[in-house]
Amino acid sequence: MSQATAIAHPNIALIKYWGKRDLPLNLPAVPSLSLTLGPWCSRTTVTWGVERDEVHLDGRPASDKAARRVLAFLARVDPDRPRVRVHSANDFPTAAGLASSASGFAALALAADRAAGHGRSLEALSVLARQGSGSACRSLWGGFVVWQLGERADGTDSHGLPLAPEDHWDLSMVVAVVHAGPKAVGSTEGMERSRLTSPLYPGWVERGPGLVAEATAAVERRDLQALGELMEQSTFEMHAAMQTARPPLLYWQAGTVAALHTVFDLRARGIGAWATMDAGPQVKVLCASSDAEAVKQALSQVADRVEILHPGGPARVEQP
Ligand code: 2P0
Repeated sequence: MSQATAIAHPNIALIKYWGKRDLPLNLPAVPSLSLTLGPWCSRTTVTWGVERDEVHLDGRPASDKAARRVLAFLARVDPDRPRVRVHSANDFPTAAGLASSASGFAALALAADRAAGHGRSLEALSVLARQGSGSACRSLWGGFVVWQLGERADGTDSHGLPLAPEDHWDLSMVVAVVHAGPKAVGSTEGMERSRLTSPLYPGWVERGPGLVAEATAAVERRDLQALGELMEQSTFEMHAAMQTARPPLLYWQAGTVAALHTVFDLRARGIGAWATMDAGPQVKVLCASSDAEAVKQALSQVADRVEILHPGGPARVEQP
């Protein structure tokens, strides 16, 4: 038996990934730029060479579908794999709208690789993690990360690259949970529907590289207003492509719109706060850490629960 435990943080895209150019390999149609967020994390232990395959998520046996997805992923890590036991747990609520699949597959890739003694590079692990869940390829690094498009047909050059570490900039991401409940349409299905039916999708794809280039420069010079405006632009362009799909993908709820107006009102009062939403109703707000409490207080008027998160560090192996 050989065993390793790894930890990875979730990440949120400031410039979004939405759409695939290759479905089986999970290759993106656009590049994206993310911020890894702590203190929340996934902790995953992989043990190779047990009697039978077992997958446990958050202390319970995984559903058949989830277990199949994890085992198919592990067959990519090691095609001749022995039987394996996986225990993975998140210390954050999945309803908060931060994809647990990102931190989960990043931690799984690192733990599985180290338990098997392969010692792959972070880039190689990112290529693997991408095939578990696209956004997972960004959770191998802390701070700001760019997922580059890549050019190769086999996807070996489509992975995360670190842009700036977690201590580069003292920012906060304030998460407003405005609506509990399961996601209406999963990301993979939603992306394909947008690609196949939205008249705005070609424009969305065309503009992606420029948004990432501008946001990269804003991160490098620590220009919060420029980064915040680019983040909101990317969010609204993505949601425009979602909402103009047939049938429409409307991930927003009434609380989403209320939280957006709260953010606009904060800005009118001179507080630098900008909003983003993913494939769900929750609103996440980027601001300077010195403004995070004021932002939290304002959002508490319209949200059931509000959490302040900070830039998180890279995925790492936990020593036994
Ligand atoms: C992102 N999202 O960039 C975008 C923005 C949601 C909206 O990546 O199909 O779980 O497994 O590659 O990574 C969420 O989707 O999707 C996501 P798959 P993933 O964060």
